Amino acid sequence: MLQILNEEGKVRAGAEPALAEEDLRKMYRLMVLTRATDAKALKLQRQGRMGTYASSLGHEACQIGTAFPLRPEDYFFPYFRDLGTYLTLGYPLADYYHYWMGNEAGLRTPAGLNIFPFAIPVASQIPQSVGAAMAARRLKRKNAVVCTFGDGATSEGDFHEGLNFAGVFQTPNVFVCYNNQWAISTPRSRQTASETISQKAAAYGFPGVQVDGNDVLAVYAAVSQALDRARAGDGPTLIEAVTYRMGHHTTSDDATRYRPDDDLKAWEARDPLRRLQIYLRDRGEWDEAFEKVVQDAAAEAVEKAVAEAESRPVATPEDLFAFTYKVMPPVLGEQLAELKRSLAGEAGQ
Ligand SMILES: Cc1ncc(C[n+]2csc(CCOP(=O)(O)OP(=O)(O)O)c2C)c(N)n1
Ligand SMILES: [Mg+2]
Repeated sequence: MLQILNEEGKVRAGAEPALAEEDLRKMYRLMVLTRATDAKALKLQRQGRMGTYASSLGHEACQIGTAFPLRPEDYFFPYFRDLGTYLTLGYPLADYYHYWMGNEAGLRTPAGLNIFPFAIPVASQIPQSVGAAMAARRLKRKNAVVCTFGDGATSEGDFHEGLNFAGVFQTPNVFVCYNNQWAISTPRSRQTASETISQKAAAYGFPGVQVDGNDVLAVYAAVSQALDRARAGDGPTLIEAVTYRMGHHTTSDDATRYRPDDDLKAWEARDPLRRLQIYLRDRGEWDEAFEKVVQDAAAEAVEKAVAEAESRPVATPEDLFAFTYKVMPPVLGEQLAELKRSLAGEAGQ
């Protein structure tokens, strides 16, 4: 397993990726912002100001390390647990909140960002990302395509079909699996009998790499290398980032019903933010004053985004029907009319 920063934040000599001081600090800022955004979302959900929410707590290194080496022309196919990746790519925080507050308008990617709306159906984004990569090759573009998914996605047919195609057609794909040890209540041991997830790449005829997913430098290094391969026409790579889902699956879940407490304690000691913080401190690039500036900036950005998202329109019942077909089929029209009648009836009671 590739590791550059160990659990005590100590760097493996000679393994550091070439990152400027400002880039390292930016990574840290993004990790702090991701954590602050996530914590606020959980509070908003409990206050009834947000719908179901899937926490990214513990995934900060996977997400920031994956997004950091992307170029503006690259395409990104995310899934529902990708907050830090979105923020690193410059997605407006208010939009992200707006989506989880229940309005799909928040998931309409602003012009200039090549981010597909994140997938809720597990693994459905994988073949789509392969299609985008095949298109890039046909159009003779130099962009790579990054697709993220969880360990649970590797049991889906879409995973097999997507990776098989990618191998046969040598597409410029980078597949990043956030192996967070759980797919809701299904543990990693019940997901696959393979010793690692990265080894599955061998069956598709391309390299697989396992990295410490709580080590942002290791994830960054592995993804950078895979992107270079993709851009050079050398084909796809599968990266398994080994991490842990520190929260419940979503706010609708209660992980205490199936997950031992000891696991959480062991993974708390591997906290990705702490690790980068120690590394920066050892290089003389972190002190309490810097921490305060970073924390204050994150808190301010979060509050501003919440206010902006809450000032936007809430979703309407029509939205459930509006975006599936260009012309609504009569049967859906009837259902919409029925929904409106029933809502009007409720309002009148
Ligand atoms: C095709 C499909 N089947 C089932 C579900 C219900 N579901 C939502 S998330 C999830 C587990 C996903 O686990 P994993 O891929 O490991 O991602 P994680 O949530 O751990 O980040 C399941 C089964 C779904 N959304 N789509
Ligand atoms: Mg998982």
